[in-house]
Amino acid sequence: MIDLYYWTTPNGHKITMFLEEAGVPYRIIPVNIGKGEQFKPEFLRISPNNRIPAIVDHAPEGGGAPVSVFESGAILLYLAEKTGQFIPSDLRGRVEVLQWLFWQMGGLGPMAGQNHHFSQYAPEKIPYAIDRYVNETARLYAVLNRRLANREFIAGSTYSIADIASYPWIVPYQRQGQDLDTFPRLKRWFETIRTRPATIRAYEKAAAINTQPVVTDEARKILFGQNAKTVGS
Ligand SMILES: N[C@@H](CCC(=O)N[C@@H](CS)C(=O)NCC(=O)O)C(=O)O
Repeated sequence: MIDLYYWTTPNGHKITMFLEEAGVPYRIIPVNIGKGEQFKPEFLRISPNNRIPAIVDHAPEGGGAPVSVFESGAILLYLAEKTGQFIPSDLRGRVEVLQWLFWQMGGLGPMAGQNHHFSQYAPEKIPYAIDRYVNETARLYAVLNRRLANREFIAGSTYSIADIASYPWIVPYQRQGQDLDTFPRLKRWFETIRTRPATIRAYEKAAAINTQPVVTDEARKILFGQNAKTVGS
């Protein structure tokens, strides 16, 4: 049984998508980041960066004490290795998945996140910042579109954690100022994943947990006012 510390955001959806695909039993522990629940000491013990998602595996390989993991890329890799699913075991197949997983973690996720911030949430509309992140998101979409020219999925012919990591960050494409019709291969990939039964179940779980926007006026103060003092010593 896996405990999933989760909220209804792209990085949270990655893990429900994986767990639904893999058929691993799990329990969702909601962490409402708009209400500041990510700062509770019991959550910080497993997720010291005060961010969701995190997991606790109560039946780790080899037995022993439960294993906790934070950072969505590390969680996907941990779960893929634990279950032997959504990552190939051969060196070449594995490296394809790993480089695109890290591409998502270091590129698509952070850039699209800043895009959301400056386009939707920042109290001032700063054209330079909006253009920078809308353009960088477009560049990353184009990279994916090109990558998918002769492959069904990001790492090749089979669905992998590289796809699972990227998909939730394409879902809000309109809010990112993007038009999927200008990226036809990305659009084909997106539709293929959108209609997978596990994806549908993952997003239904989210809708059952939270129907409100994550960033409300109250949440804005909690999410966007953090600094070193928030963390303490
Ligand atoms: N690199 C981290 C990012 C996690 C992240 O930014 N989580 C957001 C929700 S998508 C969060 O928990 N925010 C809470 C906060 O800002 O205090 C990952 O991929 O797990």
